Amino acid sequence: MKRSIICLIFLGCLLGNMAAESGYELWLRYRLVDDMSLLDNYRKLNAVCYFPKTTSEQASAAKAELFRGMEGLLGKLPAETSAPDGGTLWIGVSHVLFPSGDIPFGEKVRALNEEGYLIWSGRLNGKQRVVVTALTDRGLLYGVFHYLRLMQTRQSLDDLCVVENPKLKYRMLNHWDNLDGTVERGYAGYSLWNWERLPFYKETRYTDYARANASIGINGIVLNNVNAQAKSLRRDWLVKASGLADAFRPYGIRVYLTAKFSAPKELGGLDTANPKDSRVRAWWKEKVEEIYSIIPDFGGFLVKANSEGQPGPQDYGCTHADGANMLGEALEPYGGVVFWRAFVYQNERHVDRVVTGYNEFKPLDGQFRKNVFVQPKNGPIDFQPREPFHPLFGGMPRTPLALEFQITQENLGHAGHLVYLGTLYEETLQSDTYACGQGSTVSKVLQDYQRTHGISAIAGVPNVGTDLNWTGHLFGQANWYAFGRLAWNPDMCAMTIAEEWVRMTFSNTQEVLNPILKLMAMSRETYVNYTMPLGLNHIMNYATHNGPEPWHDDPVWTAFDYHKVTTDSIGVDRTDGGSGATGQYHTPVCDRFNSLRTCPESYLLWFHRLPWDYRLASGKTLWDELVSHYYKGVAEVGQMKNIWHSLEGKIDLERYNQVASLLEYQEREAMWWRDGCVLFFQQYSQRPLPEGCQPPAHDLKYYQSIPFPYDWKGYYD
Ligand code: GCW
Repeated sequence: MKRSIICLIFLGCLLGNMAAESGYELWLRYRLVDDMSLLDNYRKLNAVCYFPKTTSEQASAAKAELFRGMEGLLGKLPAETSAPDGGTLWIGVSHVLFPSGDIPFGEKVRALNEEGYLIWSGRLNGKQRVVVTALTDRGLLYGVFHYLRLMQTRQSLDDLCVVENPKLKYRMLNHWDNLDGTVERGYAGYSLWNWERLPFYKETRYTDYARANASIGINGIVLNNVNAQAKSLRRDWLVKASGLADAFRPYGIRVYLTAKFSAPKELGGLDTANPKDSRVRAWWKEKVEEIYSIIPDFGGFLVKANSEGQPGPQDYGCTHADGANMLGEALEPYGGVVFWRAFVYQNERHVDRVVTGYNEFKPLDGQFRKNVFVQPKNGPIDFQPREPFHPLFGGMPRTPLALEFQITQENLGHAGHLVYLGTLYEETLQSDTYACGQGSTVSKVLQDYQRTHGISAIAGVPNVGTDLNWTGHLFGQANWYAFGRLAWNPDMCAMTIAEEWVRMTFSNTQEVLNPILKLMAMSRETYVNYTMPLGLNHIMNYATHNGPEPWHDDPVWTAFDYHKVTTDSIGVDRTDGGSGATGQYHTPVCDRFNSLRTCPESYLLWFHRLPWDYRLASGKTLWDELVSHYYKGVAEVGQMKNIWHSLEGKIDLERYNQVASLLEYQEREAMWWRDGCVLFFQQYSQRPLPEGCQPPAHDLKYYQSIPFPYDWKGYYD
């Protein structure tokens, strides 16, 4: 009898795991553990919980999450006890759990910082127990999410001794949300913030968003776009923002705002925004005081200045440091910080855009106040599918740098293409800058600012919106997850993170896990192959940044600056003899990029301009190799489709279908890229397609006329 009930539960659990899902729950699905012996073990260890009484919002959030997770994973809630030595599971901050200070693992607790936690299991006071503890409630919250993740990913709870501290202090999301509800470069619906109803009505979604972010350690959210509106700093808008701050606070997340540099003029009625003008400085001080009176734990400002039309200190003959320091000074009494972006270029065609960020900021190293970060993007152009790391990461030892990644896929197929970005993030973070000799990876440089300046940071531009599954493409969730995990520990391996995500999002069975991981591992290189191989870049559609447009050519912006194609050659000479970008890196990186013999082929046309018949390592000519990459990319999308099809019936139909149909779409777009680019460049190379490459079905004009969102005119009927 007992056995058949168990079997029924088990069957129900299997069916439950196959029920249609929208994806709204993200990686926090907490489905019943489907391995009977593990379930048994988990239940025993979690039978009785001792969670000391608390009034803190963060501890309450931790407890609520723990119980929510247990109810789902174990099918029942633990019994609660108020007797300190009664429970099997002890959760609480260390000085409350062990008031006498007599902690068996005291040394480990002392190694924790204010956000760290310890998960320990073993025999304590004669009984088998699990302890999750921290120095602060925020640490506890992170510890609880980790503890649940152990069960979500089916790990043993025996003999645990997990000691975790985040390696970076500010782990930020930079929303590019506009105040009218649209999102710049957002492809998953409208902004999550319902400004009309804020601050009074706080949607459940805000809490779910905060939960998801806390589960990966995000602790700061910039609410609005770097292409800023001064209005966001007006009192009525600050009050609205306070509603979001209230919703996020229990999850350890502070809110930040972008600051439009001209706000003293636009809002304050001054005739200048000159950072050296005392009236301007006084205006910012008062504004900051007002902000803190409304949002007491406000985090600070993110600023885009003197870039793409945004106002800034250079409008008054002042430097970025002058501007940033003025804001830093105003925020300092409250503990706030400034993130000052280094993404600057002036659209002057004679200047190579790749060298401008470094040239503007390097001379300012050491001139910024202690609470100011300079924030470069991961690479020196602009979130391309592959870029070498930004040379500023080896160039500003006296200024804390915050690295900005894009999670939203502005140049990676929007929310239509399956591209796992964890591998892109890892590639940047593990690049060696040689700033202090070998091993000075970008990741180490970021972490080192914590030692040298007491602050460190990383930021991601999120891919979320009002779509039911948050990110449009289900696999966009993996990029959000991966960013958070790397923000916590930038040395994690991207595929380890992917595995965690797949286990929690889809299944722990090898038959599901293996194919999905294979797909994710190949996806980014596949995208590079069919869009911008061999270091080619910035040849996407001008307006939308999706689809090919290497032919775009107008006085404001021309793709020809980025590929420089002629009948002889292709690529940009950025070596010593060219724009000199290679010289912005330390030796030996500089030499490696500078010399054709050592430059990685993946950056070949980024740093070098080469004739069509140049021979690559494969023995093929540059033309043949370039074309082969485009064809390979499309073939790989075909493989990705097949891999996904092997999952039919193994995951729920709703999510299976979503990804399956988007892979069809991705394949069409990959062909569009391949055929458009190959025909366009062929006009110049005047060479035949390599053997085995099927010629495109249409002429170049056809591909040039496909609009986005596209109208395929029956091309693939
Ligand atoms: O490349 C550009 C994007 C803009 C973005 C800008 C930036 C927010 O196309 O949409 O503006 O980068 O990062 O500031």
